[in-house]
Amino acid sequence: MLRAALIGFGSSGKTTLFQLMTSARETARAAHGKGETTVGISKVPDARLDRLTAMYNPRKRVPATVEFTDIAAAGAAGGAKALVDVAAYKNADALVHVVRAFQDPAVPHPSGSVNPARDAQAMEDELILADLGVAERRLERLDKDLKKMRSPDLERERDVIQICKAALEQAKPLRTLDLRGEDLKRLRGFQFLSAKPLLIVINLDESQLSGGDAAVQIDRAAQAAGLEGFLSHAATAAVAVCAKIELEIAQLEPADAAAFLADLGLTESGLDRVIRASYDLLGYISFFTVGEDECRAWSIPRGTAAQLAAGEIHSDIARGFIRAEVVGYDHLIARGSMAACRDHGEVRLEGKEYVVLDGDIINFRFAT
Ligand SMILES: Nc1nc2c(ncn2[C@@H]2O[C@H](COP(=O)(O)OP(=O)(O)O)[C@@H](O)[C@H]2O)c(=O)[nH]1
Ligand SMILES: [Mg+2]
Repeated sequence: MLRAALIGFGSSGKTTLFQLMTSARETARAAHGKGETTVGISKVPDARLDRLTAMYNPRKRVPATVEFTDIAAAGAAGGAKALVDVAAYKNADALVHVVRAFQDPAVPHPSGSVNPARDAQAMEDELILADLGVAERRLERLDKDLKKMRSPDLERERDVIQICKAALEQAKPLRTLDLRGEDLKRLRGFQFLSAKPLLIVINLDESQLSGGDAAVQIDRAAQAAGLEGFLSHAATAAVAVCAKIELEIAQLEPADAAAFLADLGLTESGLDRVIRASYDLLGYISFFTVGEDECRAWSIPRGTAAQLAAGEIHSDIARGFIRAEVVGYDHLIARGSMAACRDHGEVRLEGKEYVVLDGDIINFRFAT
């Protein structure tokens, strides 16, 4: 399960977006103390799954999902003090920073004024500061241990953490570092917050929402908010939404909602864009299994081999893996059925090392 945590100043629109994006409402009174954490599941919108479902008319349609957490700010004001709840964000695969750009005298900003670039920087600084503390404490510990005994492994860890510390001291988030392989693995246990992919959600004013291409809107919003600097970073992306308009859309019947979006010159809701952007930012792709019983999207990191992908479905399928019957989404749609694809030699037999592609439709053959 992909996990994304909503972060940001109080009154930026986190809870509004969370409630719109997720169906679940259960509140997990987590042990970490500070705030109350609510966990919800969002279905990742995917037009391909819709078409496959139309083709197979299955009993069940199962989309890919992203889990979002929303953390209630501790203080009543929910100001900068509650900005970073380290414990609560630790298990997140990505952070979604809701940055307020909407003006509303009825909703005071905890810092007294609306300034998206300032807020984005303040959050970045907080993440970096939290990580610096973790790095420093770890280095102290490593120095102590290394005085007692020599260990090449610990020495390498010390080197990597020193690289991190140096970056953090220059106010560089760790997600901008190009660490690979073993070094990346070494860092994973520390759950550095500035190393997590970051999605900036710019919560626009109704007046700022103009029609047209979503990508153009995002660029325009990011520029207006002075956020270009952030977006040039690796593993950082942005989406522009207007929570207020999303609230209105959510109260409409689907057909009316589509008409409303079309009036605004949009093809999809901002919520759908946020959910999909979180998924894409994490480098996840979907493969599909299809049949009369169920059409389902499965989430895997880009570059996953077939046998590992099979394990997403069941460990037995990975263990008994014989081969994968694979057909590309476009082929299946063009031919209209799996049988027709087979007739045209478009169903490939792939081995366990095959790297699964986004949109592959797979039937795993396995021995029990
Ligand atoms: N005008 C306006 N108000 C909004 C918008 N998004 C959220 N709000 C309001 O701002 C207040 C705080 O929102 P909330 O989602 O609770 O923010 P959180 O503190 O970040 O969780 C609520 O009264 C919302 O209705 C928006 O896009 N426009
Ligand atoms: Mg809230």
